[in-house]
Amino acid sequence: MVKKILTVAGSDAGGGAGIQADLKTFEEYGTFGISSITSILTVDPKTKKPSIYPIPIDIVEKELDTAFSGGALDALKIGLLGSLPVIDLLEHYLVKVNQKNIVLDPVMAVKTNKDVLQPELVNGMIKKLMPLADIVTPNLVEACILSDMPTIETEEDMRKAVKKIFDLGPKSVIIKGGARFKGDVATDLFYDGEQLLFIHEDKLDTVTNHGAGCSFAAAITAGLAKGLTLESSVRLAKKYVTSAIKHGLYLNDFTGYVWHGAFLEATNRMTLGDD
Ligand code: PXL
Repeated sequence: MVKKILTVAGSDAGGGAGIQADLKTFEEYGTFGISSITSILTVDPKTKKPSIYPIPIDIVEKELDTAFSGGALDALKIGLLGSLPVIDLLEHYLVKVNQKNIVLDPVMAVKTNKDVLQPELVNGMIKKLMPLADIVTPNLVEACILSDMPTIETEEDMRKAVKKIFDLGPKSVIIKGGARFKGDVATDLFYDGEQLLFIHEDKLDTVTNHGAGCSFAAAITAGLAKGLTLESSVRLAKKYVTSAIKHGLYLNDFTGYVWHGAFLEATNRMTLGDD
């Protein structure tokens, strides 16, 4: 049976991250994607400044009513929340339907801008959504905020941060050190209360990484929906997103999108056959 997954996130006007990354990734995993859009995110081409346009809360409520009309989904991913009332609303639904396989991508910063987006939402997210999550997927900036650490520069810092974030109540955490982590290799750290697992990959020398974080979390969600363990979901998601970055699409010399269809060579699909 095809697994059904809901993403509650922002719509990326660029098309590589947010809801767009999630739905494309779910499809690549052979799962059925449903979306509740919390906000629309645009980026000014000149200043690189992102803007968030929240969807009115009564509309988000109707979206969630529609999405949950058959009860809990096989898995659920949370991305950009967009506005404060979305947190309470979402918590209400997750508890009501007893939703399992919840992936929380604590989106607080986008690559084009180092400022924290919507800092007023962080506490609500920590208190209400973190304890419901099977896995939380912060990048280094988000991990510093969640662990209340000024910097994370060494593997020792990462160990300390991952444990502090785990203590906020999720079943597991993966810190995406990625290419921004100091040193020669891209380093992530997974922790589920028992196992501390470093995942190392070669650093990829490319700018085609817009959407990498969202696609990674979406891939973990799809893995869980298909019955993989947390560790296997994380390992497969890492391979999926590495391939998506490697085969990314340039938008200009400075930036580009990950290619969500790279892992299974979607460019070769639906071509006209000879007969
Ligand atoms: O990668 C963070 C992110 C999350 N959600 C939306 C985005 C972005 C980055 O651009 O657009 C909607």
